[in-house]
This record gives sequence, C-alpha cells and structure tokens, in this order.
Amino acid sequence: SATYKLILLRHGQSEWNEKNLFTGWVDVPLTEKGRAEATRGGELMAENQLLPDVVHTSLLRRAMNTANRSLDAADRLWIPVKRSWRLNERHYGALQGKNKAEIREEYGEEQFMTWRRSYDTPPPELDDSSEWSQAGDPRYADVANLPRTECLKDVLERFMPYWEEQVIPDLKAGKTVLVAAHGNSLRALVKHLDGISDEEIAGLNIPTGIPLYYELDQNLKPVTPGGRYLDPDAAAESIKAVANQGKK
Ligand code: DG2
Repeated sequence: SATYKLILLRHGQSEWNEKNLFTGWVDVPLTEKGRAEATRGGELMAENQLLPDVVHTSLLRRAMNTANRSLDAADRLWIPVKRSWRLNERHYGALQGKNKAEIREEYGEEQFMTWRRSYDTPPPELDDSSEWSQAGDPRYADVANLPRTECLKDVLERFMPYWEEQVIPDLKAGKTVLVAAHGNSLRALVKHLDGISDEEIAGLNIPTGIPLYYELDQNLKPVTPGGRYLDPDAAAESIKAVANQGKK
C-alpha cells in the first residue's frame, strides 16, 4: 500500500550557530557555510529523486532562506509555501544571545544540559525589555500567548496542532512534504514520529542542512525508525559538533 513522503531539514549554519550563541526566536541570518549547506541539501533531494511538492517553514529567515536555497537547487522553487510560528525554534528564554560554552562554565554541566536538553524544564523567561525579545514583533501579532521561554514539551504542544491540521493533510494528499525548521522544533517532531521517550530524546541531535527522509506508513509511523539522512557521513559529523557545542 502507498506510503507518505516527508523530508525534514534543519536550516544551514547560522551566524549564531557559528558563534556558539543560544538563538531561539532571534532572527539571525545564515553564514556562507550555511548557504552552501542549504544548496547541497537541495542537490541531495534531487539526486535521491525526493522532490518536494509543498514546503512548510517557520517564520525565521534561517529556515525560510534554507528552504528557498534548497528548493532552488532542486528546481522546486515554484512549489507552494506555508509558514507558521509553530515551526519556530524553541524559545530559549533568558539564554537567547548568550554563549553556550560560557553558560556551561558559569552554571555547570548539569544545569546547562537541563536547560538545553531536558524535556520539561524551560530556561528562565526572557524579559520583554531585552534586545533579544520578540515582544511587539509584527510577525507574531496573531500569537495569543507569545512565549518568553519554552522547554521541548512546550514546543511539541504548539507544533502538534499545525502538524495535524496543515502537514498531515498534505501528506495524505500524496504530496512529498518538506519541513524546513530548527534543531529543537525538529527534535520535537522526531520524538513524536519515532515515539522516543522524554529521557531518550535528550541524546538526539539534528545536524544542520542535511535532509532527513522519512517514509511513513498508513498510520504515519516511520517505515524505518529514525528515518534516513541523505548524506549519513556528513550527518554523523555534524551531529557530533552539535552535541559538543558547550565545550570551548
Ligand atoms: C539552536 C539550537 O537552534 O541550539 O536555538 O541555539 O536550530 O535554530 O540553530 P537552531 C539555538 P541547541 O538546543 O542545539 O543548543
């Protein structure tokens, strides 16, 4: 019987990934390397004959530009685009704009990992007066309760309504769906798809710019648990780098 085709793509390296800063909802651009990763991502889709029919992105330029560049490389720039804050990166609260290695040094490995990877402990809230706050940003005018911090559980809870109402119908219509998003919003989706426990999800990292292909069965369960990276060697390398971001 027919299966559904889903491609997950974390944006390429951003300027704050390069500087090792907690980013969250801060709208930073891609680096030159990030732009190249996005183009390569699109080439990988084309080489694997996985051509998206529709793309869903967050409202953050690193994801939107990654989607555009990869689709351009795959000659699919013309497909319909849907965007939502519900695909945004996890709001990193008061950590936004702070250096990961410095936070780890100041607060210790355990607190650092709790804030970064625990399922249900959010960092302290970001003050509206912070230069890294999104309060008053017109793109979020229709968000009822603008987050000031989020844990992964919060991300899953705001992502799922969008998944169900917007992404699943596209999959069920037989479309190859590209979701271009972020490290933690994609971790939330992968947790849901693969049924990963609250504890185990702490150890899962998503590499930048490498398409992760999921074939889903009629019940939207992955045919291959964990999906398949279109460049497994590059993915393994990049996953290691993400895991080591607290180290100097
Ligand atoms: C990173 C993820 O998000 O950071 O917000 O700093 O995917 O948008 O670059 P992304 C951020 P970690 O949770 O991996 O530290």
